[in-house]
Amino acid sequence: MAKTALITGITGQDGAYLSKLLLEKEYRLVGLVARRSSDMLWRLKELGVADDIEYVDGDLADVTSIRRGLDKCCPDEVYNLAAQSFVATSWQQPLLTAKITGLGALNALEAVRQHNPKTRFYQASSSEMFGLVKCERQDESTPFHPRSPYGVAKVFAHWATVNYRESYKMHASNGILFNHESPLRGVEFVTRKVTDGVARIKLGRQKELRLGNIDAKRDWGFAGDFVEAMWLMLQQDEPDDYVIATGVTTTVRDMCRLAFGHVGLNYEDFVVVDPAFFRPAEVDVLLGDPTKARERLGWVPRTTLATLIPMMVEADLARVARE
Ligand code: F7E
Repeated sequence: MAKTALITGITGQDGAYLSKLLLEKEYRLVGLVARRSSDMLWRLKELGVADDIEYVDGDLADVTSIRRGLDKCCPDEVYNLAAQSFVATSWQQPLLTAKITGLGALNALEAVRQHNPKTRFYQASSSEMFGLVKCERQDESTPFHPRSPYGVAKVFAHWATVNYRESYKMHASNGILFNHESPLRGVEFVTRKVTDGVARIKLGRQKELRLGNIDAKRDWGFAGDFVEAMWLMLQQDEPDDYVIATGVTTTVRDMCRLAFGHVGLNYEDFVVVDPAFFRPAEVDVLLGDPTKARERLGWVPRTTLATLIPMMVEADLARVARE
């Protein structure tokens, strides 16, 4: 029989790719959406899946709306992807971030427990929890040291998920996802900011690109690959926590070199380092070890940064040309 999934944060990048994957697997899909703007479905439209989803108005901050979503569809699986997910904003709105990203996950867990504790639950944990890293390669046993209100909120949500698994024997799993990007990434995140900037500069709409700390290093993968790992976690007999990463780290500087190089430009001629984009506390380097995911889930990343960045630049060239 076809399964039903409820996804919070369905209008975001991961929500869109996960929706496409689950629809291909013939799931019935219900999305909890916080209605804010008219064009919020643009990612789902770009992937051609917007009309195949049922929507419930709701917000993680309002537990009654999560209950309404659960009552509407009695899902087999819940994917909690909703969050205030932009790290820089978490210093401007620390309490809102704690409320949505941290307490919101607890609201979702508690609503699922009360509705039907047999429902399988996925929590979008984050490599930002490692922050000031304690080992060269971070895996499931690496201690957390978050460096932003966002990271702190994600640590709370992570442990709440572990606690519900241990307290109530719920099938609740954390995917500790390292940075994952795509043409559907928001322009506030550095990869998309760069690929959008490259397209604008190439097409003569912009002269320079102002960035913050270009020496930061990230383990960047493709969101389309990473959502498969989310689904695989919920298909296991036992719930568990998994690091999802590529195992390769790159500086923002080298990512810029790749993006500008794709259109025959030198990043040094256009990138301006602007202290306005520096963060009060930085995560200097992240490098994940996805061995457990490979061995237990059979998951491997398929897309390298050298493929991903040109894919994003091409998508942005087409978008900017259409404007
Ligand atoms: O920054 C540096 C910045 O905003 C990456 C979210 O999905 O991944 C993401 O968090 C790095 C940082 O992502 C600019 O300082 C330099 O070191 O693309 P980002 P993030 O903060 O790593 C994790 C796994 C999540 O869970 C989050 O939700 O790039 N950087 N210059 C800049 N970053 C931005 N945004 N803008 C700049 O101008």
